[in-house]
Amino acid sequence: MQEKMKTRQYVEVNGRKILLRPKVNLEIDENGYYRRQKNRFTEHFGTKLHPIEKDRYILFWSKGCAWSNRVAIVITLLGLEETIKTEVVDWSENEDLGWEFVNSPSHINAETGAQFLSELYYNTDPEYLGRTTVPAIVDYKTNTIVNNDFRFLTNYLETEFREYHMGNAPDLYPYELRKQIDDMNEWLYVNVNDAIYRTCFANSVEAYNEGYNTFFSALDALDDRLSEQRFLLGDYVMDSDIRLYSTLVRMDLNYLRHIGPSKRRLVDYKNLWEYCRELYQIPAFSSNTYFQELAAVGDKRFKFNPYYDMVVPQTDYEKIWSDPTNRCALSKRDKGIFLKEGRFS
Ligand SMILES: N[C@@H](CCC(=O)N[C@@H](CS)C(=O)NCC(=O)O)C(=O)O
Repeated sequence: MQEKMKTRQYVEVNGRKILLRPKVNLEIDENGYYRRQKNRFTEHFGTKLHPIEKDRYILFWSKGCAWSNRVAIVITLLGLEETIKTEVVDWSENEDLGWEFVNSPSHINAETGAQFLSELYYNTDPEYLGRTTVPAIVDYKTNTIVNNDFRFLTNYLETEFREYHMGNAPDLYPYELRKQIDDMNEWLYVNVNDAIYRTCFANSVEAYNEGYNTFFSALDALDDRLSEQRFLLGDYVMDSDIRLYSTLVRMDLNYLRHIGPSKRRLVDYKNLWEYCRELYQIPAFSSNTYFQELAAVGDKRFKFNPYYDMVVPQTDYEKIWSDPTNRCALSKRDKGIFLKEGRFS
């Protein structure tokens, strides 16, 4: 795999040296399994190099990307928008150039002066050969990527940045539940969050079946679990719920187009479907969920399909997902409260 990566090239765009995007099949192993690249930037926050400060960090994320959607939701839920800037990136018109700051005036991000996310990756590590991915938190005092480690990024926001949380911020990672949340997150990563990508990007029947069976067995287990409890860890929304939501909200509109005929859609799972709707109805979730952008509409990898390319763009998902649920009846304590109040112990 490393050998293939050494063939990467740069081009000059507007006087900038831009790394060409490696193809996703660089991450396919000899048996056709998709093996996600390792997160390259896993620096902690709160060090001398990356102090916990306001007006220093910016999150780059994409509306379509589940890994970065979870970070955007946590920033809003915790009221960190004043502390950590956020900017939505989009695919460059020339897809080989990767993520571009198309929402900035003249496509130049004001904080960093960069046009493409890859410039910041290059600035941090000129030897970097992987894909330049979102989510990425950039320190714009040094113009370096601090962290693109989607596995722990939200945990830093929940713990290290707590002095900047809004007054009534929920506790998404309570001290006494951290081990259970960590175990759940690891399980979700293998069985749900990454399993669906192992299916989408599989390059052998064996690899496809592994991803597919893992993903759908996990959904069966989760649907059972959620028949008796309101959220994954009990009565309150925790970090793990945000991770599960970010994958499931993309299931019917995007992932199923990639994987072909599937056992079930999200809307066929009684508990999971209601659980996702209940989460969507929390403003921090709905304000960071962009159905039309996360749907695989007009995806050039596919031939025109009347359902995905015509019905989906004309469907009012905001309305469908706003249909109330009665899941509060599952709460063992106060049915009106679903965000755990209070600061960390
Ligand atoms: N950081 C992880 C996951 C994040 C990730 O894959 N993000 C996607 C969007 S969902 C991305 O930025 N892709 C850019 C590309 O494929 O060039 C990784 O490096 O694999």
